[in-house]
Amino acid sequence: MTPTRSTKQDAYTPRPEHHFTFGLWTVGNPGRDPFGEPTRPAIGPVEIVHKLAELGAYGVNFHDDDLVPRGSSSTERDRIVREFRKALEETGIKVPMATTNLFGDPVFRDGAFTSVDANVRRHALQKTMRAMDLGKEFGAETYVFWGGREGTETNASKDPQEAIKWFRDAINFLSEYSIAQNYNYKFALEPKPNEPRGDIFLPTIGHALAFIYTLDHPEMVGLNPEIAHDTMAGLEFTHGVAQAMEAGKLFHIDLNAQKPGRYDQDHRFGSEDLKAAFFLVKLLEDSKWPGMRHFDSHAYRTEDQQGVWDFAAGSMRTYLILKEKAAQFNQDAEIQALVGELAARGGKPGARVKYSSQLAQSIRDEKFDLEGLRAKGYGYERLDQLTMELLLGVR
Ligand code: DIG
Ligand code: MN
Ligand code: MN
Repeated sequence: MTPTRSTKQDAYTPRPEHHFTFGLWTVGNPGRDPFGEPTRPAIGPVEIVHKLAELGAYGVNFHDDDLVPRGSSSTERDRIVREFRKALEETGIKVPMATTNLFGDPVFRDGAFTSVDANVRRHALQKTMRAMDLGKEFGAETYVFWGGREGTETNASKDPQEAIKWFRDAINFLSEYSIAQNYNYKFALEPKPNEPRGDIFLPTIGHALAFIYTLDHPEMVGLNPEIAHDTMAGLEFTHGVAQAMEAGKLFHIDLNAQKPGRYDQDHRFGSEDLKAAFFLVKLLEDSKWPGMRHFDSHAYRTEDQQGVWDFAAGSMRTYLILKEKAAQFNQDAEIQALVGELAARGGKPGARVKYSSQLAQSIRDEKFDLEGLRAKGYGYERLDQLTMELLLGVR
């Protein structure tokens, strides 16, 4: 096992109470890409659990096939499960989330829940039920659905309305399975606009939220948004996360980094748009969101094993640095004076407007100093400059 690089113990040293988690497939990523073979040996689940524990992580997540490779015999399955459980017991590492690989097997090349072939759709249900069973063996509470193959390259292939109905049938069926099994799973849909399919159904947080309210058990289903996926779609990720959170639907989150206009890079958290990462951390921390801080990302293909653990340590360290910056923002007198002025203009959280005939009449009769309102700026340049100076370490 690669020895852990000695990192200084300071305010940014991750600890289990920070609830950082990684998928087996993230630190286990062997560096393969569509144009090149693996650049580093695969790391098995047991070694991953021990290494993540050493680095201060709270938990590990898996697709069914990450833990029990497709085609394993029941004897092999039992051995793998036994050894994995032993590593979890030895380290205290938890398994908060599980999910199904419905994208690797060529059988899913036209989708899993939305394949035109009904046999494939039923096989996807079978594989997911088994994977839900496996996740529950390790206490997983959240179940993620990333429909990586749920989409098209040509609209000649399927009626998009029918495809949404197939998707809904699957989530409704699996919701009933979770209820029947007393699994009490929270289902988290993970949007992505494209890749590996030319176009993927439920491509954004908005599409997924709308879909949830058409389900038989909408209360069981929420979101697992990912930074890279919304960035690929050219969207402001923190706004989408805020809308999901405000609707009580932020069940999980995939943290990473992404340059706009690229393939899904899944880079180390904070390594691209630092300001965006800051405001995301500020949202999660200011709202005291209790969910797992999950890193769905991997080391650069250039890296060896040591680089993989540098990636994991850096992901958590950057989050904690930005968490402290968010606290600093909330304590900075000059920044808070500007925030206070905005609150005084009615920007204070909680200022709701609720209809009544009296209020409607008084608003109708109200006289506004429109010239004054037109003339008065908002001071956002100063506020943003102070924010940037905070991030640049000069405040
Ligand atoms: C890709 O962003 C997907 C898969 O890695 C996995 O199904 C899900 C879990 O976070 N994210
Ligand atoms: Mn991704
Ligand atoms: Mn993801």
